[in-house]
Parts: sequence; structure tokens; C-alpha cells
Amino acid sequence: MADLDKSLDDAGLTNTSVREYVRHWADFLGAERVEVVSASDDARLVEESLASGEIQPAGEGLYYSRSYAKDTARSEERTIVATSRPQDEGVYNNWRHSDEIRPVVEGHMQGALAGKTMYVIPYLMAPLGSPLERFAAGVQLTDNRTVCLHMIRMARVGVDLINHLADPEMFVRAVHVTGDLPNLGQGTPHDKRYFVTVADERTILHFGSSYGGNALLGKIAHGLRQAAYDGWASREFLGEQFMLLGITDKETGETHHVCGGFPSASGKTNLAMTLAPDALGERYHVSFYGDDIAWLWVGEDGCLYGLNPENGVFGVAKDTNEKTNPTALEAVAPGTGALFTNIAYNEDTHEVWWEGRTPNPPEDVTGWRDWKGELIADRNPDEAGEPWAHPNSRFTTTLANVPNVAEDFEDPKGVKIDAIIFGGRTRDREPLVRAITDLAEGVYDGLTLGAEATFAAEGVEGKLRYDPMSMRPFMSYPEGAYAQHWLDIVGATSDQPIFAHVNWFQRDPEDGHFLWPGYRENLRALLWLVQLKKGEVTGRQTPVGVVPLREELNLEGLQIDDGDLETILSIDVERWREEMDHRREHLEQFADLPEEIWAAHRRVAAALDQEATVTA
Ligand code: GTP
Ligand code: SPV
Ligand code: MN
Repeated sequence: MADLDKSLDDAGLTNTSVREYVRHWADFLGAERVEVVSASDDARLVEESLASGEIQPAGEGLYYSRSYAKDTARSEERTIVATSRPQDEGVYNNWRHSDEIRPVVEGHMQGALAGKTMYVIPYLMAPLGSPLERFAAGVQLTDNRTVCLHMIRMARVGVDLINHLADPEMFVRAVHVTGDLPNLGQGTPHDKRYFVTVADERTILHFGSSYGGNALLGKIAHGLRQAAYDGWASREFLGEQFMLLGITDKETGETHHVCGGFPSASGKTNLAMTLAPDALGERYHVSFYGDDIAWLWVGEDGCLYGLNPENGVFGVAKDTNEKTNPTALEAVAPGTGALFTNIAYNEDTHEVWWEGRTPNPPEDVTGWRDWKGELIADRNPDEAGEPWAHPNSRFTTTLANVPNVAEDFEDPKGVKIDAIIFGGRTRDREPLVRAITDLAEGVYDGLTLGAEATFAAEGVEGKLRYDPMSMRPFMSYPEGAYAQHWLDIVGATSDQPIFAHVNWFQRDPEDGHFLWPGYRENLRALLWLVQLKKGEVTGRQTPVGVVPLREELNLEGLQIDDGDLETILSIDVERWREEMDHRREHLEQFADLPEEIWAAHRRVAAALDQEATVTA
């Protein structure tokens, strides 16, 4: 491509290592044109995308896009972590030797951009000036303009961010090719999609999707898989699928920061964006830092620090409404530049809708199309009950649009972490909150985190899909080493954060109702946890941690059935003892699991056995 140098000069791209990388891939992919993208190009890219029909208007400064129907979620089976070190193989990372897999995915990519534009997106996954900045730089190449629009919202994007790297070579090489979506054999034995992170070469090669974490390479591929690997290889930090929030007590002026992991679609965005319940709003303010990724490290003062490497939110639309998540609605209001993907769209009025937005779908179906683009009015009677929006439909908006975003959300120093919580969808056994002060027991709890994969009706009652620290789909190195790295990083702090396990999803075994109202009320459990860390309450020690005494929970303004409350504050010892065997089997899969973790498992098991004898 003769005028490549001119394009790069015009864009002001001066980093010669980046220029070489761009040249190599422009040749290899056979791109006809190269265009370097900065955040300031957003308005023009939006105009072009509207003109070409890739996106559609969805109100003032709001946009809608629809994916190919078989391309609406991450694909875990097609996701691979590759290195040249066989010892990097874990249980969940789908490890392959890079010599074997690189030629396969590159084979699909070669020449794929003939006649097309290759967009170059220089980005930073962290605020400028953070202690982890050298792990944050990346340059995504993509054939997809809508992906550029998403990246501009989700990451900090611009040539300035990578022109002056301390080490000009140190950027993640992130190559994305959408491919010919109708001809990729998604879900068949001839599936051509590959989502590969070559972690020891800091190279990401994703082929065959334009959706979410498959296509926005700064987010999951760099921000989680690559970052987790970098954090381990450097011994410097943890990269986790965690939300991060602050709770300010307006009476004392103190702010505490809580981060934590819930498996995908288990409530991180909702918790991170939460507001205090009305009755507690005078006293407490919740501030939003991040909803999906946190990088954690030990600061010079010996405290654990955390930051959100992202610059935006890619949130689940389903059930987002004024009651569940009012701040999310404000963050996608007219004028925010938000993008909606795979919800229902009205072509005449440009309105959008998703399940749970309002109790019922719009009554007048004129102009409404479902996420596949089909007219609702044309549905056969047997399709009447099908959702209008895809259950994994999403909204994309920048952090600055979130009304309760923390004042210091861009502070590169990050924030001191006071508590780390784990949680999942668990219909029984797990109480509202149980606190854990011991480091190994906290890490053990994270490793045995699980969420209901299916409902009890399918006969797997009590069987969880284990999802260590909510990182199962993003794990990039062996689980035993992952546990050790956690013990090392958090163990190096002088003021250790408190751990806790939370559960908003316990149900009544008879009628299935949620025992806890959830959403904004969840703050009450976190307030108790902060008080426990400060020594203001004592709780009640159980074999699996400290649970709140009923009178210690702030229940002001909350309607909850007495019996329900009692259930979610108590431990079902027999049910827990059944769980311990599953946990042992789960942990036995992991090579080189630290002895401290096994010791924690045995301590919990012995305490449960003893409790059972006492009460027998
Ligand atoms: P990813 O972006 O996939 O990582 O998901 P996430 O963990 O951010 O999940 P999100 O907050 O988007 O929530 C997923 C679903 O759980 C939504 O449909 C929410 O409405 C629902 N949900 C979240 N919090 C609660 C809660 O406290 N109680 C109940 N019953 N449902 C909840
Ligand atoms: C998740 O699946 O956990 C997400 C969405 O946050 S994606 O970016 O598609 O991975
Ligand atoms: Mn996520």
C-alpha cells in the first residue's frame, strides 16, 4: 500500500514500532485503505455509519445496531489462550501451543481485508499516568466501523496515547477481523471462529465476530485475559472481572471502596451503578467506578489499590428500568451518544425497547422489529411469546455519562480497596452476606464461587457451575498458580481488605420468590461489611464466615418478611456439608493448588462437621 506512510503521517502516528505493526498487518490482511481512529473522529464515524446503515438513529444522539443473528454473545468454546509454554495449560484457559494455533487463525485472516478499510485504534486500558500504564497500551486493528464506535466508548482512544510510550514496543497487538459472518459455521463442527490471546507475545487474534468481548479487544481479551497473564508474569497485579464502587458516609465524610466478582450476567453492573435505598439516601452516597474489570495492586503504603481500566459500560439491557437501575437509564438518555445492540427497535419512531424496560411491550406494534430485524406485526401466533430483544442485548455508554460516577474515577492512583466480595446466583445455602477475615479462606471462597447454570427443574439441584473469582471464561494461566498469585498479592498488603460472599438470589423453595428484594437494597449488606471491618459490629461466627446479627443490619425503610430475613441470615449446615464434596472435586482438578487453600478447605469442612455434631 503506497500511501500508508502518508495516512499514518496525516494521523500523527509517530511510534515507529506501531507503524511497523500496522504495515505488517495491512499487507497481510490485504487492506485497501488504512484509517487511524481517535476519539475526536467519533462524530464523523457516526455519520458514516448512519449513512451506510450499519447503525440506525435511536433518538437524539443515540444509536442502534443489530448483530448477525448467530453472533450475539461470547463463545467460550472458540476462545483460546495460547503460549509457547506447555506449563501454562490450566483447566479453564483452553490452552494451545502458539505454534499450532497461530497459523490456523492467521490462515483465516490472510487477505480478508481485500477492498476494505483497516481501522487502527490506538487505546489505553487505564487512565493516563497510572502505575500499571505500561500494561495498558494497545493498538486494535479492525475491519469494522461499528467496533470503532464501541471502542471509542469503552476505552481511551487516540494516537497521543501510544506515541510516547516509555517502551515504544510495549503495546498489545490486537487484531480483529469480522469475517464473512453468514459463512462461518457458527456452532457446527466446521466452525471457523477463533478468539485467540497469544499471552506470552501480548498478541490478540480474533476472527469471526463483531460482538462484544469477541470484537472489542481492549475489554475482555486485553483487559482480562492478557492483563491477568501480565499481572502474573510480572508478579505485579491482578486483573479480574470485578465491579468497583465507593460508599460515602455523609455524616463522617469517610469513603470505603468495595470491589468484587460475580459471574457474567449476575449483577455486577447493577450493583456498581446502584443508588442508596431511598430511606438511606440522606446518609449514604454510592459512587460508581467500574462494572466489569478491576486491576488490583499493592501501593507503596502497603494498601491494596484498584482501578477500572475501561472507559465505558457494556451493560445487559434486560430488566434495566427506573426501579432496578435508574442510573443506567440516565447513562443512555438522549444526548449521551449511547449505542444499543440487539434490543427491539422501531424504525418509524426510532424508539427502543427490551424485556423488563416496562412491564409489557409497546401496545401498538406498528414499526417495531425484534432483535433479528423481523417485524413484530408479522409474527405467527406460535412466535408471540418470543422475546423482542435478545436476552444478551446490551447498551454501550462512556463512564462520564453515569450520573453517580465517582469524582475521582479518572485518578490514575486508583482507590484503596477495603473489601473484596464474591457472589453468584445461588437459590439456597448462601446467606445474604458472610464475611471472611482470613486471607486463605477468602481466596478459597473465591475459587469455589459458583453460579446456577440452570434451574433446579433440570435435575442438577445443588450443582453449581464453578466460576473461580468469576474468571472462568477469562482465565489465562493455571488455576493453582492463579491462587498462589492471589495469596502473594493480597498477602503483601499491610492493611488487608476484608473478604465476603454475598447472595441476592436465595429463593423460597416452595413458591420460588426471592427472599431478598435485591438491587438498591443490596447496599445494606455492604454497609454491614464496612462496619464489621471497622469493628463497629461483631456479627456471629459460623463455620463459613461471620454473618450479621439481625439487629446489626440497617433495615430502615425496608419491607421484608421476618421468616425470609431469618433464612438469609442463617447457615444450613447439612446443605453446606453436601456442598463440600463438590468443592473438593472442583479443587482437585487444579494442579499445584497451594497447601494454604487445601488447609482452608479442611478447616471449613471440620467446622461444619463440628457444628453438625453440636446441633445433633
Ligand atoms: P456481564 O456484563 O455479563 O459481566 O454482567 P453483570 O454481572 O454486570 O450483570 P448485570 O448487572 O447486567 O445483571 C444481570 C441480570 O441480573 C440483569 O437482568 C439484572 O436485572 C439481574 N439482577 C442484578 N442484580 C439483581 C438483584 O439484586 N436481584 C435480582 N433478583 N436480580 C438482579
Ligand atoms: C461478559 O460476558 O462478562 C461481558 C460481556 O462483560 S462481553 O464483553 O461480551 O464479554
Ligand atoms: Mn463481564
